Amino acid sequence: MSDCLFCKICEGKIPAAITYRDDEVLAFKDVNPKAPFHQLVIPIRHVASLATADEKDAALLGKLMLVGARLARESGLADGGFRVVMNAGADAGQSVLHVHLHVLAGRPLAWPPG
Ligand code: DGP
Repeated sequence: MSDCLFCKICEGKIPAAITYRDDEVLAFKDVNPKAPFHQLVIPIRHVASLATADEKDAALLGKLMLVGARLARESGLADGGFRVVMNAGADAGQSVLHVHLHVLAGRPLAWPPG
């Protein structure tokens, strides 16, 4: 989508600290990290929100989780623990309407989240 921030990152039109890329998925460091390790894993195909995703997105959404876990593992953070979060909709704090999985690690993460 031409006016989508994360589509522009996928297209290289906006710079990002990219940590992983394949044909379907891109991962990069969050510009406003909430933990020592905070990366976003997104589909390259524009999917606006988990709230409006459907069956055709199932494999892609699952892949975001597996890539996120792999990034945590490869950074040596999986044993200590990591958290994946996908905000969906305004009340949950979704500010970018392109599905993104937050992967957070590197400090104790409180529960429940705010
Ligand atoms: P959410 O609130 O769940 O929609 O998270 C959006 C995240 O995206 C937020 O943690 C900050 C991050 N973000 C927003 N704009 C940019 C950007 O231009 N570059 C990068 N790397 N991250 C961004």
